[in-house]
Amino acid sequence: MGSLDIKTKRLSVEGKLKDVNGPSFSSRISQEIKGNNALNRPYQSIASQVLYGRLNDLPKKVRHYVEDNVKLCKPDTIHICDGSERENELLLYLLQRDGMIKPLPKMDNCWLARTDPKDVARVESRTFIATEEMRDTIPVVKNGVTGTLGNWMSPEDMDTELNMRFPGCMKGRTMYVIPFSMGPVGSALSKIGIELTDSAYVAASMRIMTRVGTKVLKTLGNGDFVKCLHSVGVPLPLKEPLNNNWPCNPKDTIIAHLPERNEICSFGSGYGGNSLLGKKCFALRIGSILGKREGWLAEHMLILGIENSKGVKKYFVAAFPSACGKTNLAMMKSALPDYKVTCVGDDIAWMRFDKDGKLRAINPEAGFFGVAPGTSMKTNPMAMETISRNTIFTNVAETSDGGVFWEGLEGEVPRTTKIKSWLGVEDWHPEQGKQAAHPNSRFCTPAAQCPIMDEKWQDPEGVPIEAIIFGGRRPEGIPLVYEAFNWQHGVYMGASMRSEATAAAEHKGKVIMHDPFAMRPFFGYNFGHYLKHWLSFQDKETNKLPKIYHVNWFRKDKNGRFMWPGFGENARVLDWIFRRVDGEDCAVPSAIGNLPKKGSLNLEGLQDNVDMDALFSIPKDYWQQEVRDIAKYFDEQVHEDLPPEIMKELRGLEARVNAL
Ligand code: OXD
Ligand code: MN
Repeated sequence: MGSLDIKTKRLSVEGKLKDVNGPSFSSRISQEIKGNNALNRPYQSIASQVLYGRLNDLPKKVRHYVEDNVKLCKPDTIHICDGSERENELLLYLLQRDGMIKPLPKMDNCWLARTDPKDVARVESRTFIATEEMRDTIPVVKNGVTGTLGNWMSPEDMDTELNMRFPGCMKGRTMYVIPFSMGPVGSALSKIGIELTDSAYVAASMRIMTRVGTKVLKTLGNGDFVKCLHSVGVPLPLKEPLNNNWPCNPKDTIIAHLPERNEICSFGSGYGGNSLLGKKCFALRIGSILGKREGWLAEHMLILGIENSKGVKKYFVAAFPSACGKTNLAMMKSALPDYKVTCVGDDIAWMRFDKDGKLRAINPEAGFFGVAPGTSMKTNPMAMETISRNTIFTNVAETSDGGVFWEGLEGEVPRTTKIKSWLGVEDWHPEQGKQAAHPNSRFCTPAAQCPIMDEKWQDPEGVPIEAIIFGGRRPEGIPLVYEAFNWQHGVYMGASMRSEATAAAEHKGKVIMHDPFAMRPFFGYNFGHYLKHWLSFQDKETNKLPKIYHVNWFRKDKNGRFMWPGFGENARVLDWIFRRVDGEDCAVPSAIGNLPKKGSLNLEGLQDNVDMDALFSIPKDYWQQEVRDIAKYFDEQVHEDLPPEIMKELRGLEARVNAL
């Protein structure tokens, strides 16, 4: 094991997704071994291993899924999660006993986990989607080019990879059976998953990030669910000592999605998006495929409400690549006293046009798994309040008085406090040149604790969306805000998104990466087909298509200073969008889209001296290069799968930019 080649056999034209509820990996393996019928086997054989919960409470399909995986992974014991407080106490006790978390006495029921430093972020290079037809998953790239829009493997090859990893992988450990709902339990927009994991940290975190427990099983009945198998990949007894008591197996890590069987199998990492399978794996990768099949959208977007002083409220969604401030925007404290922002979600939106043609969104999650560094009373007071209790922190630094610390909190801890870094360096000082907290360190906290959660954040109908905002970290050339001419142009804008690289994955440095729709690491299927899916919504006349925007809070001047103050001041941009959506005539067309008319952005009370002309300038050379870069990207990466409508938009942009 170890190296994973991306196999590129089996080309075909666009294939249909089929056999979606096919047998799980474990049941196929056990059928091969025993040649018996999966649905009629007795399950009593594992009953004696159940230490918590009742096997009999599981619907038949779930029971068989558990049984197959117990036989495959061979855990010692089984814990069926009910979502109760008693269970939470047990999980926290076990995690403390195993040295995986410690209490933070300055805070209320808050915990600190430090991982093996080799397991700190999503591992995109080992994240695969296995479908019969490669082209269902990734576009066929131009000759000689390495694809960057996902990794494909055939289901047969994937079975071989999984077979090398999962048999016996949970020996000596407990398997937690986590029934969870993405979205409010019972909403027509929600979906149910069952995660089987040998990590109590994952079980404790899933309780925060999703709705877990008995109620979910009742709603599921004998329906189908997304099968989510996770193992840290370190059976007991240990062969070598753990680092920070954090079991993981980086050498053999694989995060596998099998959409044709509604299945996820993740091995070797206990961290974040690799192990909390409801989030990126289900809600985005599998979710986007379900959306394509069923006519809706699963997107890497925050959802916010914005209400003016007349009590008129609108909801917007916004897509930004990881670590671009989505959580800050979703919980923004408006610098414009006339506006109040409320939060529906900070990371993922599931959206569907309802029967009246209104786009409605739910947040499929129940918690925030936010990047800690940069979060402070100045940048996000709502998040600071949210994380003051019932929160699991991972890879942040700790203070000698039992609190937490990370880059950005310098002004908010007393000078006398000593800091221990995430790597365990006592008496840490910035002069040592190392970071106190890992740049991808996180808080995992219940959404319900956020003081500005929107009153409708759990509404099973979802909230009506009136604007879609795209954005990224663009130090040069890209104005603060511009508006798409129409839906198709907006889809082009999403497709051409770029941003500086992030610490949330394994990428290094400050390179500007293409990150279409902020979904590059999260597409569940061929990006060209995804674009077609987005474009298809303009074909239905009854759809009330939201307006689409691009924003950039991160433009810098010649001296490398941000030109726009950002944070609460971004409400000025939301205000302009709000008024545009209401039909106000406050925009002028430009080469790249509609810009705010001079004076139409409300700058009243803005303390900073902002050079608005520079902030909104469209440098011809820069945009000509941008067009060339995007054309190259589409040609190399999306190639024949690029819808002609998107190429038409690019050519239109090119002509307008050349005429500047
Ligand atoms: C996240 C990410 O963790 O986008 O939300 O990486
Ligand atoms: Mn994210």
